[in-house]
Amino acid sequence: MTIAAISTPDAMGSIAMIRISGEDAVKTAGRVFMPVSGKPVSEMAGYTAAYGGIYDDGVKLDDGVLLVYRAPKSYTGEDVAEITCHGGIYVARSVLRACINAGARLAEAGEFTKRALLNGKMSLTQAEAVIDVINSVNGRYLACSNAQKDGSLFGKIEGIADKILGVSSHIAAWMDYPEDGLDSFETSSHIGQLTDCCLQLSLLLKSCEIGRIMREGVVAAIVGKPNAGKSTLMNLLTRRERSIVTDIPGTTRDIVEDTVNMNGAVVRLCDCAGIRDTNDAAEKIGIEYMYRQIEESALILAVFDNSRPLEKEDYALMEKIAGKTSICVINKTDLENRLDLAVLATQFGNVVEICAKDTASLEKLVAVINKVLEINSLDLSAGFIANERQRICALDAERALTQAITGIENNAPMDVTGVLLESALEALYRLSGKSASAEIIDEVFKNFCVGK
Ligand SMILES: Nc1nc2c(ncn2[C@@H]2O[C@H](COP(=O)(O)OP(=O)(O)OP(=O)(O)O)[C@@H](O)[C@H]2O)c(=O)[nH]1
Ligand SMILES: [Mg+2]
Repeated sequence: MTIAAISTPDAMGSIAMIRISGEDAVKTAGRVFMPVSGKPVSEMAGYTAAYGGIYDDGVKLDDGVLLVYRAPKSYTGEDVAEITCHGGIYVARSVLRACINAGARLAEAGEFTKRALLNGKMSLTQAEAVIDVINSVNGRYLACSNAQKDGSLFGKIEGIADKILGVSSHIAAWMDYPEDGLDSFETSSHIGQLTDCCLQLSLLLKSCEIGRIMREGVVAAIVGKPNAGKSTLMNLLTRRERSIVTDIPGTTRDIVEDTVNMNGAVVRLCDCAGIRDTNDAAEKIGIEYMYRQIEESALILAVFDNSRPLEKEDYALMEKIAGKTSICVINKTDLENRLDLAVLATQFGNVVEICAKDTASLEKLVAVINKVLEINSLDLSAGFIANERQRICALDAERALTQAITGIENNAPMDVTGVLLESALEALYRLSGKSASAEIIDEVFKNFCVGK
């Protein structure tokens, strides 16, 4: 069945593109598009364009350009015709309607990419990467998504699967001829290879969290006692006068939020009220909000004032954030030191000394935040687990592999190990799409927009 959709956004723009794909794509285009050259559309070769008029039942809608792709050299692997017209919402919809009247069916969300998958133009992980390219909000994420689209994750998963397959066929062969026996050298080689696969999978699973941070960002709370310089820090990181700064303790009450892109890490900063005992009703509520924000944040920027010794509020804060991913920010280093730095060094794994009033501190702080979020440890060209579906498959494979390794180490029956390796392979093939069911494929394409 030939399908059609508007592939550009459903909004006003300078141009719009209507994509038609399927066996009758060129025939359908020929019914709505008349090249000024007079040459029939049906005679157009792949990768050629024509300028002409677009018509619906003899009524002219617009002038435009038709681009023809011939199977299999197209995005979907089928014949594709793309009509580009002026970018008004009404005109684009009218051209689409003309294509439907000429025999095409309206495409479902992601149906073009789904056809590309079914026609072997890309793997499931590559198709998923197409969504990530569209959703990319910064250069690092785009670079990762592009590498993924070029098959980096697929290649890695295939590599792991091939290794497991090698061990699993060896075990299967042994089960057919058990009298040959497996010597201890072979057993340890199996364990070595499977352990290596397990390690690669756990690295991939770790990359999942970094991928999520790049995609969705992290929420970071800026906390500390009043006057420590939290709002000054907020303004430094957002590079604007976002929060009110005064030398009066208790200035910030409501949570002030802003999102910044820190070299690839999208961070939602929340500047909070300072922690202290107070009788001021509004400030009390602000402090309650601050405690709630600590619970909801993945990263804590704990600000300490270098010019004041540690006080009970500082200890209360440290107790509150114990166990959370946090950075100790020692502020006001331009002032004489009265802060007990040694105590803080024992409490925090990450300490950074800054002067929030000085923009020169920005780079230093961003570098520490990036280090803590492990953003730079992500190899842009290496595949990474990009979504929950892939993560569940990788986890299933890792679990089965770990059990198989323990089994081999404890001389478990070979057929049990064989079954576990089969199940690890099945999970990996599900991940790459080699054995993905129709339901899985439908689920993936639900996240697409119509026209892609
Ligand atoms: N000397 C010096 N002063 C600073 C520095 N950072 C902030 N200040 C000053 O410290 C005072 C308090 O700064 P804020 O940023 O409002 O402090 P805060 O932690 O948000 O305070 P609350 O909102 O009351 O909890 C202001 O007068 C700032 O100008 C610094 O690095 N050095
Ligand atoms: Mg403040």
